[in-house]
Amino acid sequence: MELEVNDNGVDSYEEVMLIYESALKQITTKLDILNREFQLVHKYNPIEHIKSRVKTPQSIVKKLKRHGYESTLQNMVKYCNDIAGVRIICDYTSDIYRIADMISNQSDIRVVAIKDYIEHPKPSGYESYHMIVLIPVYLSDRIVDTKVEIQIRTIAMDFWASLEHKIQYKFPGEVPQQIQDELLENAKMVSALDASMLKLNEEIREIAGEEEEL
Ligand code: 0O2
Repeated sequence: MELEVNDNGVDSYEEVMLIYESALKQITTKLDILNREFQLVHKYNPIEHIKSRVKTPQSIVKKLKRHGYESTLQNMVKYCNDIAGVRIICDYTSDIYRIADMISNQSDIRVVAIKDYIEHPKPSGYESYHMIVLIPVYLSDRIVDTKVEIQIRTIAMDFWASLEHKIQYKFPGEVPQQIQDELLENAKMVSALDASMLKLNEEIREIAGEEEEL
């Protein structure tokens, strides 16, 4: 069953957060196993590193307010998809889709939404691959399918997104147009850099006689 508040579900903030934290542990362990297996078989790590966090109460309230919802436990579970969030950073764009496939192929994970901001970057220039998945959390008396947001991006995309996020916080209202334009230009450079590094890696693999398709 999916996470529900009351009516046979949970009834406290602490219990909800325990479930989200457990979901994060489950998914990060899975990713670690997949990465190590991939390294063993293909002598190559698709995952550079992983960050995970549960959303702070302040951020949850801010997000609910932004979407026009009251700050209740029910609304937070229903409308906030990223209370449990994992960010996977990799070297190349091709790794992103490889990792997304590995996640989708896990029999106990259900992918409920995908947003491909690499194929379709945001107007800001933001690029990343987002998945919302349901992962089972095993409690003493029931199994709770819990939502986790997974963001997969390259090191270069992550560099841009982190700085752009900080810039947004420097301006209480809108970021000035000139800064937005420069950020968009930089995002295009990030995209070109990723494409160029991927091409270079393919050339190196060919010279080294390594298999093309993993
Ligand atoms: P924060 O402060 O990072 O947590 P949803 O999550 O689906 O209800 P939304 O906004 O439609 O709402 O989802 P989307 O577009 O998948 O964005 C989710 C998260 O992606 C955001 O969470 C950001 O972390 C990141 N993101 C999206 N767009 C941008 C962008 O233009 N720049 C940067 N730097 N990050 C972005 P939050 O909760 O909005 O913010």
